[in-house]
Amino acid sequence: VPEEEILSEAANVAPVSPGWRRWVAVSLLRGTPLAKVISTMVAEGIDEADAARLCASVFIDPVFEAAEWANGQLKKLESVLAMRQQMRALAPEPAEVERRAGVGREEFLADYYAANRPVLLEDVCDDWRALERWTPEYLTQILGHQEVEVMAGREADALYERNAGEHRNHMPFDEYVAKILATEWSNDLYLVANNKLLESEVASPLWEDISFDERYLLADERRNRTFLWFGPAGTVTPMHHDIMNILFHQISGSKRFTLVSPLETHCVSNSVGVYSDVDPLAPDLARFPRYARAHPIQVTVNAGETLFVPVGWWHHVLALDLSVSVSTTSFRFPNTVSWSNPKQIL
Ligand SMILES: O=C(O)CCC(=O)C(=O)O
Repeated sequence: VPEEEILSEAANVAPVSPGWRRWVAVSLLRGTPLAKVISTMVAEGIDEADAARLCASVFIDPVFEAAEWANGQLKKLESVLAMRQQMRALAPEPAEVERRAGVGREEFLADYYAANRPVLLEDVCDDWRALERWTPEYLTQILGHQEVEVMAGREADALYERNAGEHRNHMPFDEYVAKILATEWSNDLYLVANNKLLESEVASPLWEDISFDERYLLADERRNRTFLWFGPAGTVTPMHHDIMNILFHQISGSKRFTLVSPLETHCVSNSVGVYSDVDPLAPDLARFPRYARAHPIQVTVNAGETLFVPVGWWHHVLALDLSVSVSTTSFRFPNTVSWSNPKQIL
């Protein structure tokens, strides 16, 4: 249907739901061709003339003009990010996360923290007794029947991370350990950060087994800014970004991180909050074509190694083994960032 013809029909607004009106507006703002928008509606059972009239009325709505203006502002910011990536690609840039040891405070600040660049640090956990001690048996000996918060029933819900509230469960620690030891590979049950376990009195002895690297961290605030992750092989933390810088210590087992730069945020389909809709291990490029323009970097973090995950970097994490990790946000450098995140509308 030619566009002029549609516009002339605009006076008779189609009798379709506000949901469709919103969908049309979002599709047009995303640059979906008009013919495709109409044919999609027709395929959903809407009369073609009604679909065309609806599109026409959206086009001439001043609210849509305002949305187009806001979209233009957003596209400008996206083009700045794309320009930065394009320029960066001109200089030889390591395609992998650097592996370093002996990085001093000033170097870490200048080359990684302030530069917002990930790095794998090989020497941070050198004197951590936790590396030998924190077997499931030892942790059970210390934590016993202490009630812990775990995420359960994840495999039945594709959006388990966004719906974390619905998966929160409590069980005695020893019961949790028995369950995860009985599985070889599973993403169903996982003790994730924010469980407050390390803050509990009963966990006090565990603090003797880890030390805070004073080059990068402040020990004073560590109690409520340090988190335990403990789960079987096969746990997946879907792609998201954190709102702070993170130092991620791997105590036992290995985890594979897939990292995407914040400069490629417009490529990861961040439709809501801090979450990406893309599974970087099996990206659906038909649904998320822009992901083809991203440059994901994979890094495996083995026991005894520490990954610096800079604020805003997208990451997806797969546990390759039964795994214990400790992450902290307790840096000695400023670590508060102001974020604005998209809300779900469709
Ligand atoms: O270890 C994991 O499963 C996820 C870690 C993570 O995403 C984080 O610390 O932000």
